[in-house]
Amino acid sequence: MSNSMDDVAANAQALFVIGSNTTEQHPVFGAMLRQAVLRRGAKLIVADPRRIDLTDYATLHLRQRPGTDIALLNGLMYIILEKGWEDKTFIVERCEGFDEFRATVEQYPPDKVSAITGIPVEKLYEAAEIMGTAKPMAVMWAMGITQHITGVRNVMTLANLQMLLGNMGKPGGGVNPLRGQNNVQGACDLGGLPNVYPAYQPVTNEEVRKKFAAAWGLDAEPRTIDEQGLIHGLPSTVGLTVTEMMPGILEGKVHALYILAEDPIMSDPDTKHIRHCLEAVDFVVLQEIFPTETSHYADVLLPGVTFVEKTGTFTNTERRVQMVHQAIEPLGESRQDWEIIRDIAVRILADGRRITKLDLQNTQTGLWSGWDYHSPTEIMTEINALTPSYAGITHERLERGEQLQWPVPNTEHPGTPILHTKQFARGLGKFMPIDHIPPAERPDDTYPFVLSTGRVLYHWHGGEMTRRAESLMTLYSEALIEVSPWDAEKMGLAPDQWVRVTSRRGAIEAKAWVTDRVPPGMVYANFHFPEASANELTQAVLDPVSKIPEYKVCAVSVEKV
Ligand SMILES: Nc1nc2c(c(=O)[nH]1)N[C@H]1C(S)=C(S)[C@@H](COP(=O)(O)OP(=O)(O)OC[C@H]3O[C@@H](n4cnc5c(=O)[nH]c(N)nc54)[C@H](O)[C@@H]3O)O[C@H]1N2
Ligand SMILES: Nc1nc2c(c(=O)[nH]1)N[C@H]1C(S)=C(S)[C@@H](COP(=O)(O)OP(=O)(O)OC[C@H]3O[C@@H](n4cnc5c(=O)[nH]c(N)nc54)[C@H](O)[C@@H]3O)O[C@H]1N2
Ligand SMILES: [Mo]
Repeated sequence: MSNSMDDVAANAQALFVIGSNTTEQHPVFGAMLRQAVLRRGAKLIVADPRRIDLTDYATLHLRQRPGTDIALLNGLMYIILEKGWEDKTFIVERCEGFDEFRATVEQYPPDKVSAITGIPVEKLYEAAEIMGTAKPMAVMWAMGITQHITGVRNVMTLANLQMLLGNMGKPGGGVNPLRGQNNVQGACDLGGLPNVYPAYQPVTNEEVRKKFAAAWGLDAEPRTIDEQGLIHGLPSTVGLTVTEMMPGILEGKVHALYILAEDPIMSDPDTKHIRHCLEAVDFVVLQEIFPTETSHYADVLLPGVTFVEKTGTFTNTERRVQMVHQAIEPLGESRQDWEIIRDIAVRILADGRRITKLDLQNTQTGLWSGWDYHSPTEIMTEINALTPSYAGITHERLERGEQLQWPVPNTEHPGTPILHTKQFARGLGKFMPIDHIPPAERPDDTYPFVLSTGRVLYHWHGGEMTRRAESLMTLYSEALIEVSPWDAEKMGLAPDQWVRVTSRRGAIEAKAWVTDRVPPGMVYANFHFPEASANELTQAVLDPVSKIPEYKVCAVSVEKV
């Protein structure tokens, strides 16, 4: 998030939630948004094909067809420009590329946008008026925006909107993607991506590579593998994303997988294909806290520990780094996740360099190099030294109760609750001309429905954790498929009747939940239960830049069972 949760809740005059089921999937922030509406009359616009709970509090619900967000947003910007509601000063002083962008937006008049999105023209005008007059407006989004072949383009279009309105770099505004996993922000910040080292420092940058090689006691030259198969140096080329690794197995590019806390059989698109890939790969190591659907494919299982058994930090959606403390001793034979990774890394390094001695204190930096860490605090000290945005975030400060949001460039710095206040990371904000592209798969005579997929309040992804909680199973015990009353009547569905949902990839059967949460022609399924997982149906088409799959749209048929 460019801004903070408290800031948005306290200062935004308007809230635009697009593609986020905030009260079910981010309940704490969802409650804050609800209170902003109820207690101080903030205007709330929800853009979501489904009538999610948050729409009960919305001034306006825009119910677009799945996969039409760019057309919708361009249409709103057309009206904003037509009415002169844009922030002319902000555009001139802080941005570039406006004319080309404007020429694209002018291709999206309300009638055309209404035809693409299914939203009535009057509602487009109402929404644009709120955006143009209730400033600042904060934009919040999540997977309804990103899980499309146009995911990156969707996000850029939202950035266009906020620059056009001048809502960047100020309290109550901003572009605010709601990060999902408790520490997904931290995982990305610390280099859990194939193209960057910690703090988004590119692997292709020689200086950056040399810095990390020196700290970790490795050769300065780019990665090579010698005649004996020994590894030298750090890679200088971009690696594979998770969605490229799976097909990479069948292409002979990937021979082994080390899966750390993921359940691809449940969470990756097109499960039949994933089973095939995991059967084909030579070697699988799985580090988990429970046996999962994926563990059937593992050659080695490494028992890690849950959050209550570990000490360290999580970085939340507003870039705030928070300390967690171990509350119980690791159960059974489980070990700290970081210790398992360290032990494997140290053995690989020792082997690669033909050394067996592991105490390799780097005399230059004083850091423990060669990955021979002894505690989470020692790891954090290395992070401070190598990760500019985390330089001032020490365990000591966090233990004192300091609230730190990165960037924190030094130990005196108080943290950065709002980004881009004076300029953008690249200097001027660049308007991008972006056209609507329809989803990869659209309904036809054989598969006449649009399927969208996601989560419910009571369960977490593959459900390995939540299906073990009795109380949650009492509340939500089986996968339900949301079907609109209109379609249910057409199909002659009795209450609680089962349906079969079929796509080009596979089929699932589950009880129908007849509800006007979904519009006619759309069904909604989750991936919390292995016996009826939505990912049997989804397809592995990817956004060309981020490589995220289009989980939010595919074509299916629906029949009663
Ligand atoms: N209880 C619970 N909470 C969770 C999780 C969980 O599994 N369970 N998972 C966490 C994780 S990792 C994540 S990433 C987040 C996800 O959080 P969210 O993204 O908020 O949740 P989703 O259920 O994926 O779907 C978001 C919304 O997108 C809408 N949508 C579908 N298609 C489109 C479209 O084309 N355009 C637009 N604008 N909207 C569309 C759906 O109707 C849905 O309401 O939740 C986090 N929180
Ligand atoms: N159809 C469809 N598919 C989707 C999505 C969608 O919206 N629709 N959303 C996608 C998104 S946004 C996400 S984030 C993914 C999530 O997909 P996954 O990451 O695969 O799912 P999780 O259940 O969050 O986590 C995987 C495993 O981590 C284990 N685990 C939990 N804590 C720890 C720990 O501390 N240590 C270790 N070693 N293991 C641990 C759990 O037991 C669990 O089995 O799913 C994606 N898949
Ligand atoms: Mo996620």
